Amino acid sequence: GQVFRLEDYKPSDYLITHTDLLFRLDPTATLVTAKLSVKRRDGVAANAPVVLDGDGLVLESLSINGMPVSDDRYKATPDSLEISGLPQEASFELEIVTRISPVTNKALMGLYQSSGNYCTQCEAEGFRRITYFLDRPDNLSTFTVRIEAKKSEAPVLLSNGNPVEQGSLDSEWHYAVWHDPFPKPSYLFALVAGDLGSIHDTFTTSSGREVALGIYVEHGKEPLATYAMDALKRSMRWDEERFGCEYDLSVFNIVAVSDFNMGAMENKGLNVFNDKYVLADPETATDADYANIEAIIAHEYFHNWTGNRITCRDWFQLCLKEGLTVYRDHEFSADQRSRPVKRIAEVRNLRALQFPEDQGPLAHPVRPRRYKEINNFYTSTVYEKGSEVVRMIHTILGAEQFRAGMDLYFQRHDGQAVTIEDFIACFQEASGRALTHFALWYHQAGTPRVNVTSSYEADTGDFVLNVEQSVPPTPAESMKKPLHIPLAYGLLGPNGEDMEVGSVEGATVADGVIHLTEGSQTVRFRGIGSRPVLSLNRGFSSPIVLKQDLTKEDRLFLARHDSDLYNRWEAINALCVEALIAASTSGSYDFDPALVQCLVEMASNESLEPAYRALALSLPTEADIAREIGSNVNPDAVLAARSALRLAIGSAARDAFGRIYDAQADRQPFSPDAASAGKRSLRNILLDYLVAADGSPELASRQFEAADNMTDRAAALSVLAHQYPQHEATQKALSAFEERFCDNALVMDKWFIIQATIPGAATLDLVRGLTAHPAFSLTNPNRVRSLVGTFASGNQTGFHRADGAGYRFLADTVIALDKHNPQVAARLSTAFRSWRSMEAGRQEKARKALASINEVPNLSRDVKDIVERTLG
Ligand code: B3K
Ligand code: ZN
Repeated sequence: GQVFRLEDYKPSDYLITHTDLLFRLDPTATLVTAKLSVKRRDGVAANAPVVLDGDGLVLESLSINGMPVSDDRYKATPDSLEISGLPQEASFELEIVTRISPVTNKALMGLYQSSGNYCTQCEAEGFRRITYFLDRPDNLSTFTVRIEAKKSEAPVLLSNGNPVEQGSLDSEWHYAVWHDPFPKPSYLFALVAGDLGSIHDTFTTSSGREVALGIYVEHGKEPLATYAMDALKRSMRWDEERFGCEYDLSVFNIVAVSDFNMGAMENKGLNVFNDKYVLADPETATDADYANIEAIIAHEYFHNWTGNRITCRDWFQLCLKEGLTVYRDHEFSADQRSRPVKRIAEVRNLRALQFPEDQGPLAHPVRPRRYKEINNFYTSTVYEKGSEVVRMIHTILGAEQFRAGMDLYFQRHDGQAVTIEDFIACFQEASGRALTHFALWYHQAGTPRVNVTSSYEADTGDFVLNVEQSVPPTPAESMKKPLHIPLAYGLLGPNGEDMEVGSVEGATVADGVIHLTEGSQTVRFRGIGSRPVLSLNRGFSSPIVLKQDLTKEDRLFLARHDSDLYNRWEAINALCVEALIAASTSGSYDFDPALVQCLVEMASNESLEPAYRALALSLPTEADIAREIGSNVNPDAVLAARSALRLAIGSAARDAFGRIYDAQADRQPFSPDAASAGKRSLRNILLDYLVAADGSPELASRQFEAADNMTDRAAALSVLAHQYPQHEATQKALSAFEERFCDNALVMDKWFIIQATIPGAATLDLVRGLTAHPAFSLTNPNRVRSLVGTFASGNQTGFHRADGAGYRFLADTVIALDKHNPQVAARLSTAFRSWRSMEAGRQEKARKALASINEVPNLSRDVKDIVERTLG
């Protein structure tokens, strides 16, 4: 397949400066008339042809300045339209008519139907499935969109920008016109038309303009959108206060659709959302759902400035908008909720999703240099590592200079399509500090390893660190350079408090941050009164794998005393990881009572917020442990070790945990706020321990039946199913849940997820059976992800079944799905990425399954690309 390379970037010969679209909507034959104001760039020869992108298009007609173009002057294929013999004038109008079929579009890119409503998804390259266009992010065009539809079919007609007019065409048809004055790339185009309910509100911006806010949902679901509306208003305010970003149109609309390839999309003034990230009430949504809704509403809204007003020059720059916007939504959630709790969740997520990517066959730099299919680069590396890189800039520059850099970026590049270099230059100029070395984080793939050994020289009072950094080779990049790694740190004195640090040699150390820049460095802290305990990479200031020579006692000390709450969690987590690796590789389960004791202390420590205590008690997942083991993994041994540790902790702490469990019970009516959610999370993690210790599902059954909200109900069901899959109590609860929620697809997703993650080899048959359940559908991405995706990525012992049947099942599903939805199929197939870390027998079976996908004729570019890279 074709490879796109960063170094081949070339501006187009022509620009489309204004785009006038007319949609005559019909399920199988929508007519799209595009009137494009085309401008030849200065210096381009007048005889240069216009070459437009298409994807599966049929050209109905073509004219220039109102005159039909003769056959010999253009060449139209489904994938491109090339026109030559153009007017001598630098500007002319091109009119293109295409006909498309939304109802048969199951790839969910371009214009398609979801539950009978029309909607679009254009990022990255979906606009070319609607009309021929310069479908590249550096073509910025204003848009006027006229939608014509049957009143009965689509009473609601929405597009980007501000509403201009609407009216009736005849008794059957009506129309609406929208105009977006902000030049934007085609990937931000959106159209929604259908029979939708809505809720409305207003927001007054900092300069006093009133914005009409709307959220459109299926009829009857309006009350479920109120939390999203609240999150939207809080996001709008926060972006003004934190970044000085004010909203710029007179309306802002969000639409929730049930068939969507990803989470949501930031189309200018018209965000389209997976309904999972809009709809919530206590009866059907968990606390995690509320937190996700808040974060994603914010993320898409924040794109208005980071992504839309300032966009990417080309798709290699994707992290310019995504990494930055993730950073912004992380900060928003940290401000709205608990900063340390949020940070720990971010790191767990980074390690679970980005680290395996960076350490496996799909590794790529935050800013990739080549791709075959851009949709395969909406990755955790671009998003989450991209966000970590922005966070490091903040750490290096400090809050004030960081903000100055952002201000300069907004001021200098508003209305432009730019690059990572442009972005970095703003921080350099605003701060006067060089980020040349730092910028390597964008260009070099792989997770850096930092090894630290320390010694305390009692005679001089010097505390000396030997620090080595290295980056393991990644595909197509074997030679790695040292990075600029900012390590926030503290030295804990014997009383557990941070010591004063005087002079330091061997590295730049400022404001509590050690700046590593070389492969090997010795950092000497002069005159430290007594042997300190080092707290390094506080707040996870750099996204690295850190190996330290801390003793168990040091770690327990940090877990009890570190003033940095992130590192306090990291200390207990590291102890658990260590214990679990030892147990799963040796098969002997005698855990250190001091570890158990420390966990019980943290669980009971009233000075820590409940959500934090819950995180301290959340054992590393099986996947976490497997990743730390790294090679020759036997998932059954990992599961056994983890279950043994849970049992050991639960048994040792049975009474204490029971008391806390009872004390956290909420007698108030449900509220989704962070503090209430935190109590529930503590209670629900304790439930897992208590049920393990009891050797009976009784307590979980009781909670399941008494629950007045989905968080507690789903948590109880999950404990039942995972610990007692065969028990009558579990079967009863699963049936009750199914009966109660069978008409609610989003809740049935939870029912699928809980069953797909039941540990053990038997789950494969269960999952296979559930693919025939009436609530399941291979054309709906949420269903596929919940049942098959969760099984493959969240069930170590099921997916990696020793006989390879889990791999076979995934391969078959990928092949079937690829026929209609390549994007979701490709995403699903990434579950194979860690196959080389398994023990030999499993590796061979995974390789065979991958090879079998690779052999299928007419595989999509999306799946082909992932499978080929995964096979390596
Ligand atoms: N920008 C979209 C993602 C588009 C994915 C295209 N395959 C959502 C987001 O990151 O906000
Ligand atoms: Zn985004």
